[in-house]
Amino acid sequence: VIKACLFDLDGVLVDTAKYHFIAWRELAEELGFVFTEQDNERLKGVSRAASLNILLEIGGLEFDEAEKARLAEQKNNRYVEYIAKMDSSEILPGALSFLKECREVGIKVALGSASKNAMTILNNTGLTPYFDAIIDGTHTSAAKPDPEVFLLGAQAVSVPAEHCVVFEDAEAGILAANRAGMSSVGIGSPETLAEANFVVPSLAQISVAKLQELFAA
Ligand code: B16
Ligand code: MG
Repeated sequence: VIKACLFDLDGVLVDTAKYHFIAWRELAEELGFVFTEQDNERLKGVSRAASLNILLEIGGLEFDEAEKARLAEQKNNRYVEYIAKMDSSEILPGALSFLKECREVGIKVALGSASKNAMTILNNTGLTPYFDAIIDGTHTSAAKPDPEVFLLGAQAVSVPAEHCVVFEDAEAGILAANRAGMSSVGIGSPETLAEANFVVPSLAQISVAKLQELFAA
């Protein structure tokens, strides 16, 4: 029986990947190389610092830690400008109605995101009131696939791992859910999310009834 739903943010509730992409691409341009949308796939669900390392590897560049911190800040400042303009129209299909449904039936709702900008995004899109607990990149010390972010979420809503289901669009996030001993639903394509218990294209295919049917055992 499912008693808590734990949601990733980017790629599950909102599409911020496009803003991350534009901001990283601008940084790559300034550093003198091309960063493609396909390259960007490698950054999904990955922390900011780890994303920069991947970007620099693609560009074949090396910098010391101080310079890397400056580059990460430069990218983030641009990203923050983009997300400042977000509103509820950017909530992904099916997300809002499913969050509402969870609350109506008393299923706990928690966020488990790697982003340090999660609060800004939730506030701008009006999603904050739907959460019983919010765990983001400002609360965690280990990145997905480490299960920390979801274990903290389950703890915050006082639901044992076996009664939790995680919704994730990134492979690392599904692995984190598995390692936490939780059920998982992948949002995206079955090829990239092979380790998930079930995969659906979006939250529009998910309802509380569907959830109890999938995880009835
Ligand atoms: P920030 P999620 C992740 O969010 C993104 O998928 C990933 O692309 C980004 O690098 C990471 O957050 C850190 O974001 O720079 O805002 O701290 O999918 O875990 O909700
Ligand atoms: Mg994600």
